[in-house]
Amino acid sequence: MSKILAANFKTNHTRASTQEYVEKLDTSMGELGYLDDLYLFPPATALNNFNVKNSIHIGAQNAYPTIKGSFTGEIGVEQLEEFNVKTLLIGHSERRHILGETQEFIAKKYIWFIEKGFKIFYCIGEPLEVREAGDKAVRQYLVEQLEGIDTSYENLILAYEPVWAIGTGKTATAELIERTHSMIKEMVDKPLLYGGSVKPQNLAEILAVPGCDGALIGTASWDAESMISMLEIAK
Ligand code: G2H
Repeated sequence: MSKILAANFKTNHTRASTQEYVEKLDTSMGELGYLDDLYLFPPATALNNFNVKNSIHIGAQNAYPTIKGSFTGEIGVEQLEEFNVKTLLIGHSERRHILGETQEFIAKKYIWFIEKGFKIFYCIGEPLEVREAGDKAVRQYLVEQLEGIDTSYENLILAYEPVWAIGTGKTATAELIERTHSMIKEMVDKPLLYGGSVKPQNLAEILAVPGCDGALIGTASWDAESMISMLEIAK
């Protein structure tokens, strides 16, 4: 099975630098003969109808479950449609822990957007104290993060992102990723990415883990050359 790579820009890049980045990636994908899908999640201000030759798909890092309306600071389907965006990241740990999204709200958002036919990248992952409490606690935590989520939805891609490995430089070991992915796959039989300090130096090992269908990459994706080197590895 071909691997899925996704780049999460978080609060990085401008509209101009995203345009430049997409052009570089598109050229390199052509040169490398990279035929798999690549998903980019730029900030909302950089969403655009990019003119690309390769399979670069643009997704939104966040949106409110509405077509339009009075939700100050949020964007809805009307704003996403302007740029043909039909892919959405839901449940990222930064939205859960920094922006305070509850599981109830995340599930509501998920159900609303699947009804609109969006492809969803849905993130789950445990904090350090839960990991340290052992596999049983991790399973219970992940089950709770799937509460209210219709996992039979055909356009669902999951990402396992242990919170203690996000942006910290600490990557989960291949053994831990394999064990946790197999636990998640028992619950949900969908493509499952790993995320958390993925970089050119560890991507090959992570993609080789049984049950790992790709990677959701934050920090190491922000530099186009770094991302291109990861395309080369994933090819
Ligand atoms: C996890 C990941 C991308 P990073 O948040 O979603 O970020 O690669 O910086 O750990």
